[in-house]
Amino acid sequence: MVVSGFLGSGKTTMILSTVGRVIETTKKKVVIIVNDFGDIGIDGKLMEKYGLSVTEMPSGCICCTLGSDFLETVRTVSDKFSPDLIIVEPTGIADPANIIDTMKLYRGPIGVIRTFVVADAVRFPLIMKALGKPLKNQINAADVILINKIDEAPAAAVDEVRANLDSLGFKKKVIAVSATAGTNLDEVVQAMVM
Ligand SMILES: Nc1nc2c(ncn2[C@@H]2O[C@H](COP(=O)(O)OP(=O)(O)O)[C@@H](O)[C@H]2O)c(=O)[nH]1
Ligand SMILES: [Mg+2]
Repeated sequence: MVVSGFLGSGKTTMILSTVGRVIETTKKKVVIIVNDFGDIGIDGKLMEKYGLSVTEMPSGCICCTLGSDFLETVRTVSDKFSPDLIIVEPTGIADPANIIDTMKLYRGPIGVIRTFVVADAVRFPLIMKALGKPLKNQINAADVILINKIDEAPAAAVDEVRANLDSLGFKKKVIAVSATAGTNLDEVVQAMVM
């Protein structure tokens, strides 16, 4: 599973606030591969409790500059942990399609790769203006779009994001959420375990 979205949209927060329930629901062994955890501290207890193993990418963008290292990381965690599910958090600007292409180079059993794109409800209009192209790439690659931080955005702004996604031709699932307040995370977990 790929959790994509721009820097600060809440990818890490989203992963950490849902992974426990994903594991409880599916009983799957999960490995998270991230580029960096930013300013979010990883709770060692949570890791231990769910038997999680975390591999941090050394630096840079896993889909572009670290293509082979990314693959190497996938191989390493696969060999070491035999996970049932790998969650990948690429850097913000990454086109998830590149990650999926890279994953296809991996020789080993790979099931379905699903892509979740986290969008910041507050900053969406700004990002659409400034980063239209990478934003469109992300939207095109998305199976599910999570409009995050609705605790900070007025309902009208959230509707506006939905309308924008509509006009960009996105026809799949959109969930308005707050990763920190926990709003609609049940629905996110549902979509993740599908
Ligand atoms: N208000 C609010 N802040 C959030 C939410 N989700 C994440 N954040 C904050 O946004 C910042 C960036 O989150 P992070 O998960 O590191 O984003 P990432 O760069 O996409 O991984 C952090 O300060 C989070 O606490 C949310 O639903 N509501
Ligand atoms: Mg992050």
